[in-house]
Parts: sequence; C-alpha cells; structure tokens
Amino acid sequence: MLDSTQFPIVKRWPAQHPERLQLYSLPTPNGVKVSIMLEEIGLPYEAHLIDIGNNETWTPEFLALNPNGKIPAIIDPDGPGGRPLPLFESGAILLYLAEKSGRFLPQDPAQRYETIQWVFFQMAAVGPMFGQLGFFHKFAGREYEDKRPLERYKNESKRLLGVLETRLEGRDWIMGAEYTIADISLLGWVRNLIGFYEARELVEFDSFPRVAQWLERGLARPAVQRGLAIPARAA
Ligand SMILES: N[C@@H](CCC(=O)N[C@@H](CS)C(=O)NCC(=O)O)C(=O)O
Repeated sequence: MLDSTQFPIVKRWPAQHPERLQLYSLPTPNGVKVSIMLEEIGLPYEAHLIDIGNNETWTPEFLALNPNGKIPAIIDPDGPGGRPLPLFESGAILLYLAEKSGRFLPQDPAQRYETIQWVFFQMAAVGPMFGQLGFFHKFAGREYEDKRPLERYKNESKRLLGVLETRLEGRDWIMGAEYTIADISLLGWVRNLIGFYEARELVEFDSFPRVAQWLERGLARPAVQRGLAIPARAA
C-alpha cells in the first residue's frame, strides 16, 4: 500500500487503485516511453496527468518523488521484495519494467547489453539533441537572433538520424527481428521531431527512408497507439 508520509505525491494525486503501479506523466516523448511499455506488457496501472505547463513537477509533492522535477516517474507498490519502488528517469523505468515483466529485453547477455546500449544512445543523444532542436526551431528559442544553436542542433539531429538509418539497414527493429525497449525509447522522439516540432523538412527526414519505415512499423502497434495518448490530456 502507498503511505502518503513516504510518498507525498499520493496526497496531491490520490490513487484510486493503490495496489496498481502508479504512473505520473504526460504524453511527451519521454512520458510515452513508459505508457507505451506499460501498454505493451499489460501490467495494470493507474495514470496521473502531471501538467508541466502549470509547473506541477516543481511542487513539493512531485519533487519528493523526482528531485529533478521531470516526468515520467512511477511508484510500483509491488517492487523488489514486495516493497514499493519509486523510480524516475524514463530509461531506468524501461529497464525496470522489462526486467519485471521479462519482456522486450533479450535474455542473451550480449544482446541484452546491446539493447541497453541503444537505450542509452536515445537517453544521452537523441532525446537531448532533438529536444534542443524543438526549443530553437518551434518554441521560445526561435526568436533568438543568433541562429548558430539552431544550426548546431539541426546538424546533430540529422547526424543522429543517420546513425539510426545505418543501424536499420537489414533490420526491422533496432535489435533486428526483435522489438525491444530500444525501439520503445526512440519511437516517440522520432515521431515528435517530424510531428509536434515540425522539423521534417529542416532535418530532411525524407532522406532517411529506413527510419521512416521503422517509425511506421512502430506506430502500427496498437499498444504504441494507446500509449501515445496516456495520460489523456485535459479536453
Ligand atoms: N531524462 C529524463 C528527461 C525527462 C524530461 O525532460 N521530462 C520533461 C517532459 S518530456 C519535463 O518533465 N519537463 C518539465 C519541466 O522541465 O518543467 C527522462 O528521460 O525521464
């Protein structure tokens, strides 16, 4: 059970089903990694919408769960040893859920580390670079007179798409025939780059046909479609 003295977040976002995994998120590229994974593995969970536009991640209740003030975060009431496990950082959450469910992370040790390597590639490179490109191309940064940051993040994003394009040669998924948490970590970011960030032409996305086909393949998965809309945004 979830004790509100241990987890102040449950006071502000009460759990209707405290026995289920609690997800605190918003359908952004980082948030949907976890909702897609939860939909893929079919673990019962309860989703709470955290409104980052209203600075809800910077409230004391949220910061007690993630001192870094970012979604997504979870509390699994049935964590290791049957004790509640709070967790933030989407990559760590993906690894945790993969190990808990025994899904989407290969058993073979070499393949397993290779998958983790690509998750780290997403966390350390694709997420930060695409995110900065979004800031300088679509959001507040577009007003900046100095266009060098935009240029840098555009070039870096194109380079990273090139890395994916090469990796996907002869492979349906990042790890080949098997769909893994590496794909789950990346799908929302690539979709966002050419969708919400409106950077399709800027990064010359059409020159990365294997990435485009991989994205289409991913978006065709029903769990991905469901996960992309969780938690539902207020109407
Ligand atoms: N490395 C973190 C990044 C999380 C992150 O940047 N979350 C953004 C939304 S995609 C956020 O919560 N922003 C709120 C803010 O900075 O105020 C992860 O992957 O979990």
